[in-house]
Amino acid sequence: MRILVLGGDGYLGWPVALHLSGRGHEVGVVDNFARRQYDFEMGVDSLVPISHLQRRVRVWREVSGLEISAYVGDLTDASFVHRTVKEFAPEAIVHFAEQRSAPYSMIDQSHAVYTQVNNVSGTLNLLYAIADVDPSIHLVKLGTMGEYGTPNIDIEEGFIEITHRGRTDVLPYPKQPGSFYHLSKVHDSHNIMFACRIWGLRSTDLNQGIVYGQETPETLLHPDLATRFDYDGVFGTVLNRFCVQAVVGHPLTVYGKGGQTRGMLDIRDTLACIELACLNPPDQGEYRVFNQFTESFSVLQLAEMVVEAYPGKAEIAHLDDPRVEKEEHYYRAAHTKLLDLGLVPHLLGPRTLASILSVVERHRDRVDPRAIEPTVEWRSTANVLRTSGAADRATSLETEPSDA
Ligand code: NAD
Ligand code: USQ
Repeated sequence: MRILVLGGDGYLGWPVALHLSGRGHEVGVVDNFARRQYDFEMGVDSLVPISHLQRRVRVWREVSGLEISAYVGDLTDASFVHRTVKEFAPEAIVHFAEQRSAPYSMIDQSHAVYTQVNNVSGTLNLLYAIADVDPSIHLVKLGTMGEYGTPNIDIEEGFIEITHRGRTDVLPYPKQPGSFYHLSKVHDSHNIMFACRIWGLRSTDLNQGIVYGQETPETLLHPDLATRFDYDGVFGTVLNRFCVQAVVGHPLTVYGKGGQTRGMLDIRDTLACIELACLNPPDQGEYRVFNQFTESFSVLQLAEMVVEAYPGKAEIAHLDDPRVEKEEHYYRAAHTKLLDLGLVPHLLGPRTLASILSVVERHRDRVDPRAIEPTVEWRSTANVLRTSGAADRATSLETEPSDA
């Protein structure tokens, strides 16, 4: 298939592009390097060094003999999106290209506005481009399990049958997201479902859980093919952070009681899920939702698993939760549709944890301990960042003198 990967320079987009290319698809990647810019803004860096996109593409050609086309541009630029979709003429577009950090979106007003404008208008431009260029293009959109929040009933895959005053309908599952970032995904979902209804587009909304891990079969072929690995308090996700914390001797930062339960998946399963979604498109006009995760764990369970797997001494600290979220709750979410398509999950166990810990060991000298503490407090409307040498996006953002 011809597949265009938007956000193809990011943590997931790059290994997905390599995987699809290696599997014989014709792949193009699009990125505006916003993610690299957030690193400059926050004064942090990927734990694993990453090469720039042009070098990545060149090394992939040398290693595999395969070509990946790169398009540099911004999805909020409607004419760039239209031009790129027309020129590449994809059968499927995999859309990763959004600001994806919940804490980043909660820094202050300007970061919340940036996140929603970037994410919602980028996706809207894409919907218009698909409708205009070729409505048969299958949009595979990365959503998030966090769209649902943590209701006190089972979570279904996108839709729920409701009987109300004697009448029954199948309706979109209620959404109770926990950050302005997660809300941007809800807004996207509504826009995509509407575009499928009015223009007859077709789309798969992948409500993905939290991804862990860094190595995939293709990224291991050459150091210049490595993907990023974030551990800082703004972009690092929970399990990747706990592995870094164990290795550098920092107490594992469990927020609150640690009963927050989330769907999780191995980065290698993300690659497989994306290909399965592309190879099995929905009907024209159909909007479908897959819950893309393989297991759920509480934050405290994850911390305990890392303590158990780490060969040295590691301890757990319960910090006041900087977020507004339930610290203990019911959680049971359906996730059968990708399994029905043939997904064979890599489950989280000692081997996977040992391999993540060994990636961290190899790069431990690059860890900046000052970047580990959480810095964004949900209850505040104007956070003062204490990351190492943070600059600010907003002119209104107050910064304290750096202690770097
Ligand atoms: P990432 O930030 O590493 O990658 C996103 C890429 O998109 C970056 O390279 C960035 O530069 C690019 N981008 C952002 N805005 C853009 C724009 N306007 N135009 C062009 N490019 C733009 O994030 P990731 O961890 O790879 O996540 C990818 C997607 O998957 C996101 O949509 C995220 O919400 C979703 N997701 C991620 C996780 C996770 O655990 N990492 C879990 C669930 C869902
Ligand atoms: N947490 C801790 N300690 C930490 C970091 C996080 O206890 O050091 C807790 C958080 O409070 C939260 C949970 O762990 O309850 C998950 O936090 P996270 O930062 O790992 O994940 P989240 O903010 O939900 O966002 C990540 C990705 C996002 C994606 C989402 C999937 O950054 O792009 O959409 O996971 S999901 O969680 O299913 O919505």
